[in-house]
Order: sequence, then structure tokens, then C-alpha cells
Amino acid sequence: MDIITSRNLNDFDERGFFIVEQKISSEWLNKLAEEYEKYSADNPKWFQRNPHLKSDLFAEFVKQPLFVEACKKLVGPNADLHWNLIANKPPFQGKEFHWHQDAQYGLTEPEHYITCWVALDVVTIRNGCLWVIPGSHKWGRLDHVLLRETETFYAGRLAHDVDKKNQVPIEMHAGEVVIFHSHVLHRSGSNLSDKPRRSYICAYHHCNLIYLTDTGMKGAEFPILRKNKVVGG
Ligand SMILES: O=C(O)CCC(=O)C(=O)O
Repeated sequence: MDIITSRNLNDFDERGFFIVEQKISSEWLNKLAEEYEKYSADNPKWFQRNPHLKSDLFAEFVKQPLFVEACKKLVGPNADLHWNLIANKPPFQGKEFHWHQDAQYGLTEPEHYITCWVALDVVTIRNGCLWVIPGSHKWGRLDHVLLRETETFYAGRLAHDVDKKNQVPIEMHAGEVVIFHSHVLHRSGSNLSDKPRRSYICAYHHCNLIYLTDTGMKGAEFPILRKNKVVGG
């Protein structure tokens, strides 16, 4: 049975994102939580770029069937990991991310790729869920300004003149995955709860992507699919 349905693909075209019906299994969520504990024990704010380079388990995770099918249907028969990261918003401290398009973090040719955002915890408005603007992937690439960290925001890029009247929160159960286009405008709120809010975020592009600016990410060295077959699978 399809994990990514034709309805999902239609939503991706029209709205720029969709939530996958199948969830990451509780076995995987438990394994990820254990691995996360190992690395974050000394650093409760642990925010990790390229976790696949740290641990075989994370490297295996980014080849989950759900991501592979998303690559086949939205990227093409030859796909690489673009980047991946674990974003933790610690209890009462997790800050906001500005409105941005992922494609603005490291310019590439072509610009389009997909981001798979996995809720490792229950994610709500109160603990800092994502907010997205449906259809904003059709607005093309927008100018962004790079801003420093403040009391309430993490350092990051902010898109100019965002018309946010149609913004919607993406509240999710643990294990749910939202997949979005790299031009979709999104942000996330602060964590006002007493529990961490963790997400695992992995992005994929077709192979032969050209990096126009340094992304600081090593995902391109990590092939996922060649001729529709999982590399090393
Ligand atoms: O996990 C989050 O809160 C948001 C992260 C985000 O917006 C991103 O990685 O592009």
C-alpha cells in the first residue's frame, strides 16, 4: 500500500505540504529517544546538525521507507540527503524560529527540495509547533535577512513582508511527519510547556544538486536512492 498517496501529492502541489497518514513507529521513536539521550545528557539544549554523521542509528533513520517513498514521488529516482538536524526546544526556554523558506538556507541549483519534519514529541501551539502558510511555495524565492539570536528568537533568516493572514498551526502527534516544499513559508513558536519539544528534520534533493553557497551540511555526501533503489539497502 502507498505511504504517500495521490491525495498527498495533490496537497503538495496545491498547498506545498501534507501530513503523512503513516507515523514513525513507536519502536523507532523509542530508539531515537534513547540515542538522543546519549548525546544530549551533558547538554539539555542539544541542537544537532548532521546527526547522521554522529550515529549509525540516525544514519539508518533517514532511510526509513516513508522518506524513501517521499523521495521517489517528490524528488526522483536519484536522491540524496540534503541535510538533517535535530531541533530541540527545551522546556520553558525553546525560542521561536522566524518565518522563512528552507531554500534560503544555502542556495542551490535547482532550488527545490523536500523537507520531512518529524514530531518526536506531541507538538502543540503551546510547546512550539510549526506554522505554515498554505500555497506560499507558489510565491517563488523571497528575500530574507539574517538576524541574530534574541531573548525570544533563535538566530536565523527572516523573510520580508510575509502576508501571514492564512497561517495555520501544524499540531502533531509524536511520530507524525509533515513533508513540505523548500519554498513553503514556515515558522515555529516558543516552548511554553514543562517538557522538551523535539523534532527530527531531514531534507532530500535530487542528486547532482549544485551548491551556490556553503550550506554547512554534509547530506549531499549521503546518497539515498539510485535508479529507485535504496543505496546500501
Ligand atoms: O523545528 C522547528 O521548530 C523549526 C525548524 C525549522 O523551521 C527548520 O528547520 O526549517
